[in-house]
Amino acid sequence: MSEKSVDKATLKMIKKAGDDNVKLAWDRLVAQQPQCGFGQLGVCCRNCNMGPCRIDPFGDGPDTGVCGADADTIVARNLLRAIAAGAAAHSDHGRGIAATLYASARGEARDYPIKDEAKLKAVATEFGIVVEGRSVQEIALELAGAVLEEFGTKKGSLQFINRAPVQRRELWDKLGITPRGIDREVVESMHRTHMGVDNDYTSLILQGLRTALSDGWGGSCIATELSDILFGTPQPVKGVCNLGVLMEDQVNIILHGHEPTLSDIIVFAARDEELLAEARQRGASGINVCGMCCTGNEVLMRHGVPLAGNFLQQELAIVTGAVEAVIVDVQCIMPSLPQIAGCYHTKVISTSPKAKFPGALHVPFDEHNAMEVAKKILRLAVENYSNRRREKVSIPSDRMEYMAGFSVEALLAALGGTLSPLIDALKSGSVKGIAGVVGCNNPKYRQDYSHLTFIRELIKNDILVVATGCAAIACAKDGMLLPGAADEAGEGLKAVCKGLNVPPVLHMGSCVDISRILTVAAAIANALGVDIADLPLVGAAPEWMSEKAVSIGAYVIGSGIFTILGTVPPVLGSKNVAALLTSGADEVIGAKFAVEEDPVAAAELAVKHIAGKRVSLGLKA
Ligand code: CUV
Ligand code: SF4
Repeated sequence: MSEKSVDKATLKMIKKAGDDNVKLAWDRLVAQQPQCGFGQLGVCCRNCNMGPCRIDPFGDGPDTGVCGADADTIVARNLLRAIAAGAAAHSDHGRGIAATLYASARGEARDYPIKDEAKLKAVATEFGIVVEGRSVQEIALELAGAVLEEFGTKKGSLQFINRAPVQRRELWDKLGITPRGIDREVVESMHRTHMGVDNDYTSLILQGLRTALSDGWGGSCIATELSDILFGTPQPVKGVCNLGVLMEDQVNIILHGHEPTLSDIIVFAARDEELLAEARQRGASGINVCGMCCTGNEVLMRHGVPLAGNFLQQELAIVTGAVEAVIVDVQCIMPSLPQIAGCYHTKVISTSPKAKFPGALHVPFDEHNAMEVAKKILRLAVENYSNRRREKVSIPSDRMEYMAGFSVEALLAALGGTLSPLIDALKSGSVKGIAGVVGCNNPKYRQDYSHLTFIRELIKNDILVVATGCAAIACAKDGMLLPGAADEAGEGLKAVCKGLNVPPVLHMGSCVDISRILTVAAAIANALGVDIADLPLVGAAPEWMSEKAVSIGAYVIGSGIFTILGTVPPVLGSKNVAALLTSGADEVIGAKFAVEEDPVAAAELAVKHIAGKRVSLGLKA
């Protein structure tokens, strides 16, 4: 069983699930064996009803679909659709936040006041909006309008791409992949992948980069920046992590999903005196709101809310028998949750009109009336405490402290107001480079093992790690987000971390907050007068599974950063597509993918890449 995870809490709860006769993702993965080889290679097409078609990977069967599409076309089309889906998910999240800002500015969402006026003004100024002598409301209204316009903009390119160095933007223009409207790129990708439209794999992959860039520098960036304006820009914060944050004697609530519009207000609603009194009446000593996955990261970054775990622990939280409600919105929520909840007393409460789950209770969330709905949802959880079955409760004791909250603003503050100390450390070689480590868990791989092994190797080699998503949670659970973890770092990085009293792995937030990493990368490049592709940077998604991760990988290489994938993407059915992504792309866009399942070997690739970039910049390897 230890091959399933390195996390002790996870292993204990997998065992309990077995005892309770509950099936988990790992069991369903076994039931899926053998998984479809055509699907694994990406050579299965269902884009029209002359199909489904598949290409024989051994060359003994058909080498085209009914329409004549070959493996290159089919693999590239499938990849583009995955990117479009991932970009759509992040960007629709961004749109939701923008709509909330708009409602707030119009006075229609009084539970969402603007929390960071300085950031509002800074972002508005970026959009060319006059801030001098105007009220917060006026500025917010104009900014929300301008941001909503980015989804179908007529001006031909997105605003936030101007953060990127001029060299990068000129390259995007030259290649014709400057993202135009956010919705436009997703729609065009769906159009191009319709039967009989774009059939050239290079052209399809270039559109994939453009679509992904509209996510990273568009939808995700909007989600991050506007969330900071509405909910506050994260500052260094401490908290605790892993399933041991659940409390035997409290009403336990898991917030799972992605959009802080929901999770942030629940955190505040749980402080309501009436609800607390009701909880006490039912014998609970309090209401314990905990996060899970990315929405957990949102409330952790801003409020230090305890974090119950990452992607593969969502089912296990219910298996503790101690969770009154799992409150979800969108993305990465396993449809298995209501079934598992059926074995315990847990209520799964869905809130988004976009995401309904058979077997869950649906309480539509409404930003115009947020606090009221939040309290209504919490009341259901509190009432459910009376249904808890003591004999089924077993909370693992495993918990770990973390330090998080490293927004760009917080990072700058830690550095004394400018990036110069970090740039100087990069120049001197005390910090050799920076790695962005992001992404999910995947039951095909031992949970957290790749994240932690890869990251430990990097910091040993004086590479500063910035992390988001479930990768960051893996680090939190293992103590890697504590300043003391710097003891595991190489001498140079250790000294820098000790000097600033920061961990060697900086938690920068949720998946959409990878836009924070892009912003830092762009700022460093601009300060040095070089392209992002010239910097000693790497990206990695050691245990990725979601389509959002495919979009992320594509915008990270599109931004000029070498990216290592730890799980194999379904592209191997086309030698041409695989070669373009893992080598040809370097000449086109200045970065490429590598696929390496072994995290130690992956770290070697990262170290080597960073050394190479340092030499090209004239720095000591
Ligand atoms: Ni958005 S996308 S499993 S929650 S990081 Fe976690 Fe992060 Fe992947 Fe999902
Ligand atoms: Fe088959 Fe072509 Fe239709 Fe795909 S688009 S299902 S390859 S006929």
